[in-house]
Amino acid sequence: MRFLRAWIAAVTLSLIGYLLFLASGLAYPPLRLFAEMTQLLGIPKLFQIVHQIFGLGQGGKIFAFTGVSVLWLGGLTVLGGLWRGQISGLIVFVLMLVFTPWYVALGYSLAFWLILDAVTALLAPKRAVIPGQVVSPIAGPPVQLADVPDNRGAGRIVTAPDKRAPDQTRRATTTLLAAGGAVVAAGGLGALFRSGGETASAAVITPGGPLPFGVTAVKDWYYVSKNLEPFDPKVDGRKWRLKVSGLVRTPQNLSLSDLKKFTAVTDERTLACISNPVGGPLISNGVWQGFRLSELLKAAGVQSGAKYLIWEAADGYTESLPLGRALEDDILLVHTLNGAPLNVKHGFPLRVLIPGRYGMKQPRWITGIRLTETDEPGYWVKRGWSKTAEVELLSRIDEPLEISPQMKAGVASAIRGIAFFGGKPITRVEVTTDGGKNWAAARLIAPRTRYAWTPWELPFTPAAGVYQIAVRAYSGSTTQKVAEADALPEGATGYHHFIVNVS
Ligand SMILES: Nc1nc2c(c(=O)[nH]1)N[C@H]1C(S)=C(S)[C@@H](COP(=O)(O)O)O[C@H]1N2
Ligand SMILES: [Mo]
Repeated sequence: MRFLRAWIAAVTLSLIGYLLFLASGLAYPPLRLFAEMTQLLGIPKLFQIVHQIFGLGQGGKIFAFTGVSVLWLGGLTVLGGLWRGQISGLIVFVLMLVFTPWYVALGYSLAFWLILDAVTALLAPKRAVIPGQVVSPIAGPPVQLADVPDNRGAGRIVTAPDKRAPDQTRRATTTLLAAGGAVVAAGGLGALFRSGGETASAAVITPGGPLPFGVTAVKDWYYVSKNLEPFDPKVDGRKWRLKVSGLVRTPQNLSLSDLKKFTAVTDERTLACISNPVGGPLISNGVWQGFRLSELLKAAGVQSGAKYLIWEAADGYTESLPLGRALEDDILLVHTLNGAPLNVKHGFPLRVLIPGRYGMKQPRWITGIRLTETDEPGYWVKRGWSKTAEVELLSRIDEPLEISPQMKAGVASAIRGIAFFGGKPITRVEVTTDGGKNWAAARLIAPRTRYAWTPWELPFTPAAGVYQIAVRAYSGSTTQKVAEADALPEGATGYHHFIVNVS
């Protein structure tokens, strides 16, 4: 019973907290716990195992998040079941300090205490009679119905006078309200540490025509996030601000419409995830619109002591970049993909593009840029991934498709794919169909911009048989690594290869 009460209190608290998270973005403890757990998963071996079991999708995260929810609800239930409201509240407070800000811990522990008391008051056995029991008006033990020969006779079914019930209900309601109040207060305290906002209009939109060859449609764009997708931040464009702070002469606090003052830049760029396996799908190419980070940093005025740039994002994601790299003028802050404003998934309202680095170095939903003297390792770096995350030279076969590698004998067709090396040019792509004995140079389709992938194709009219096909790319004197390495920690290497049946 005590544990049931504690469980009800835990679920109630979680629901209130979740609604508050949706409404105001107050940190949701299970999500924080989740972040801590993924940090543990950063231990390379564990990460490998989770990836092997669940693949690259959201499966691993759903598993981890379920585990964390069980831990959170289970923990509260055990604490609340073992101890009275105040004491379990105190323990919850201390434990929560490990993974949430103090005001969240305070709000939640107070709320848990109050809810637990409320639930206890509501569910406490009343002196009232359980239906089916017969109580004689005279004091004495209740008599069971069965013992009464005629229940319309001497023994009437009555309800014992219950003075406590209305009090208990009132007290329960009051404490529940107070509990809501405690969490809301935590939200208020949290808000003190965040920004308020005025209204602003949305970013400039360039309506797009048909997509150029090689450009990935937004609906097909790869998606990777530290968050479970429903928890990706849904930023209110009117309240959103980009803050530039730290070692700058003129700190900035920019609304979406303020961004219009920067020179508009449109560029086609490829983005790849560091966890993409050889031949994998976590790479896409799009036409972006935004402005140069260098122009913004100029407006803010970099102070002499600054050595690192720290990115901050609405989901708590952070990353860093040495200032020297940050000042180069190829880094873009973009608000538009393929002619439409970024959608929630892909970073509304603003994301970063850094050529030559994997996606993990390029935060979405950015809210802050801070210049510091010391480095602050980023979200995935803290979890065991590469510090620099520089893109490896890669190539991939898209036709025939690895998952259904069929070709028709005697039909003139082609082997096609892409190659990519950050901002460095792809100078040659070679394809083998006999397991590496012979390599033929593919025709490169010149990319429109420096930072877009290079599509390639090799005409191929196969006879019936089995072919071992593979691809490798070159960038000047740099050759693609043949050694097969796992994505963790520096990005996967090795040739993309598979067997094709031709019939
Ligand atoms: N704020 C934030 N930015 C982020 C991430 C994130 O979880 N949070 N994930 C990064 C990773 S690992 C990659 S690969 C890219 C993916 O961007 P996309 O899903 O739009 O393709 O976003 C990067 N930026
Ligand atoms: Mo990534």
